[in-house]
Amino acid sequence: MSEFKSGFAVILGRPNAGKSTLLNTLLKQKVSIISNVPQTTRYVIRGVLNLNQAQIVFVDTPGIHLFKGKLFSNLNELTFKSLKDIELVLYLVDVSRPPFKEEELIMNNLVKKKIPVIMALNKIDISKKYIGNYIEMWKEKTKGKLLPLKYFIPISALRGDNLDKLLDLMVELLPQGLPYYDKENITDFPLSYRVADIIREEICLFLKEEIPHNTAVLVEEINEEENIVKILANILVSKSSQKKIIIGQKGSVIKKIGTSARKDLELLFSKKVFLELWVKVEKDWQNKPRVLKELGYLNP
Ligand SMILES: Nc1nc2c(ncn2[C@@H]2O[C@H](COP(=O)(O)OP(=O)(O)OP(=O)(O)O)[C@@H](O)[C@H]2O)c(=O)[nH]1
Ligand SMILES: [Mg+2]
Repeated sequence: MSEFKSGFAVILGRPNAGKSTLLNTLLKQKVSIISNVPQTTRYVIRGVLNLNQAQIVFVDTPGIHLFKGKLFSNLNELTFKSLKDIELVLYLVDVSRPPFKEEELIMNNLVKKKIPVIMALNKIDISKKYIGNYIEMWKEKTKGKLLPLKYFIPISALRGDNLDKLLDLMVELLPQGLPYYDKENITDFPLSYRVADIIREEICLFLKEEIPHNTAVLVEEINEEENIVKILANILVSKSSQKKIIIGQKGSVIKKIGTSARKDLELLFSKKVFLELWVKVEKDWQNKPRVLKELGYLNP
């Protein structure tokens, strides 16, 4: 009988590459929120996959980007810090788009580490157009250190194409070891942040880019009673004009956000949810360490 294997695998890539989608597809559960707004993920989120002979702890990270500002530079830092004490990197690229400058930043960081990197070439269900560009760029960065071809895997995180192949390779590369987490624990992502993110996902879905980028959600209370969970949360924005947009005419927008979020929250808690949402203007919250800390966006 072969030995059990275990380890941490960080999913890294630029915003919108499909990192959170991949995590959720692999875990068959919505652990991390998804949207087509760049910088959807603002936390480092762990999700555990238990296989017959292995346990893989996936680490979803905020997309590496070139935006300015304290929140954003902090997110890059969070992501690169997650590369410590891990066994594997799953470098996700979106092959339906050409490589952008972020790729340079990611690759420069990765070549310095001595961890195996698998390049997952994502979104092949849309197009395979730029597969060659990414492989060439990575080969150039690694200075001809010939990487086995099997380290480049075309996938579709959304449809699930080739994920079995990806998992086989990951297990092969993991060291022998015992499981890190109990089988029951799919994630150790704190509940209040998970709830905040479910609300933020709806904001990303219903509103345009300026709003999601300038919005954060702070959960003030979660009271779990026998038949109902009562949740109080504040939506933070940086300007009063944004507050107006989120509330909408006669509260129409915030009502939609609340109704959709409540449905997802009821799935999470398997109970009825009463959700109270308030919109608060917190000027320049993205640059206030106190607020970032409360939101859990600051480096521990
Ligand atoms: N067609 C297609 N779309 C995908 C695939 N994977 C992800 N997407 C879409 O790409 C968008 C971004 O997906 P996310 O999973 O939020 O991307 P991310 O890399 O986590 O993004 P950030 O959290 O912003 O860094 C969403 O609209 C997804 O539905 C895929 O394999 N095929
Ligand atoms: Mg994400």
